Amino acid sequence: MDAVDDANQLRETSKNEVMSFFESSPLLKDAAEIEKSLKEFVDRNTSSSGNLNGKANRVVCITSGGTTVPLEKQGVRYIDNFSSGHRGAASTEYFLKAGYSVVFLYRRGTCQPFCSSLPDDPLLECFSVADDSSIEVDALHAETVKRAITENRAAVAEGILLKLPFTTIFEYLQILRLISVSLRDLGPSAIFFLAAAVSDFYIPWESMAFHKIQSASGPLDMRLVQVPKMLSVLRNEWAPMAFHISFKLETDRDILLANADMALKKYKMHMVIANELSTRKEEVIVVTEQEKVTVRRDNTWAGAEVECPLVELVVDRHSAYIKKFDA
Ligand code: 9Z3
Repeated sequence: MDAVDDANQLRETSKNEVMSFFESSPLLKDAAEIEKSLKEFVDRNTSSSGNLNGKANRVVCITSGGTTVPLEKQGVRYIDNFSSGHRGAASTEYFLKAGYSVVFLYRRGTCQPFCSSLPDDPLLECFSVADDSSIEVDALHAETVKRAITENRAAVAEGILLKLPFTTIFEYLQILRLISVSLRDLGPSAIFFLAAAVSDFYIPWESMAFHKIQSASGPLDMRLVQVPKMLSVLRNEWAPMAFHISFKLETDRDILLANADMALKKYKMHMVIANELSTRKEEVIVVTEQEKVTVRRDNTWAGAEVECPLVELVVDRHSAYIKKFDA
């Protein structure tokens, strides 16, 4: 067998794995509703009166938060992936500012756009009951609460921000597939900015216990299988013309760049954003075929976020990518 046969066989194997992942996944609740809102979103952002946000037809799908892997069908126990959702939520705000429309695919309960300055428990910490019939915002938080509500509602009402929640790996990948197929006709104008922390291993639905696993039976042995590599399918089949950005997270600095390079080549990403867990809010390294650029948070003022210069750089490289198709 030569190298071409090898590559074809590998592609077939991974295609089959992907197919069987979806065939055996629990049905996505609200799939019809999600498809409808995606269609409305895309229509609104491609019609001539169009994307009212500035950059005609430019849409970014931002994934955010960690996926869970259930251990039981009834969902008592699960394995989680770390991600607060800050990267995705902050990037959403900067992309909106840059004139993009955003599909925000986020883990339920994680950080939301426009809410980063709110305290941990906004309902209990920002409001007071003035008398029996009225609730007031405390003066200290009034501006932050006003901004969170008005900017979020305005973006959703204008149709430039579509928020879709997920919890499990099954929901995440099924919704990502629906989004990518919906954005396909946007060609190079679409970006996939995959900041979600996605499980590498899972328990297939058909081999999962139905009821809560009993601890009386002693120690638990279970076999997790690998989640098929969806980056390849997304890149090559679901949205082949889009600009694809994945993230590489490591805790060991010494292997970070090598792994980012590997992901860039293996999945033919346009950009891999490498970050270390402990310094992820300070700096990231943007890896492309041509360059490695370290992007740092501006340390001269307290509220600065690394996502600001990061999104600026992404928009610049995306513009260059689109130009190649115009030429
Ligand atoms: C990231 O690396 C994100 O930057 C973080 C952001 C999850 C670190 P926070 O949400 O943190 O602001 O708290 N995301 C991708 C992580 C991931 O699962 N990458 C896979 C990998 O490293 C590739 S898709 O293998």
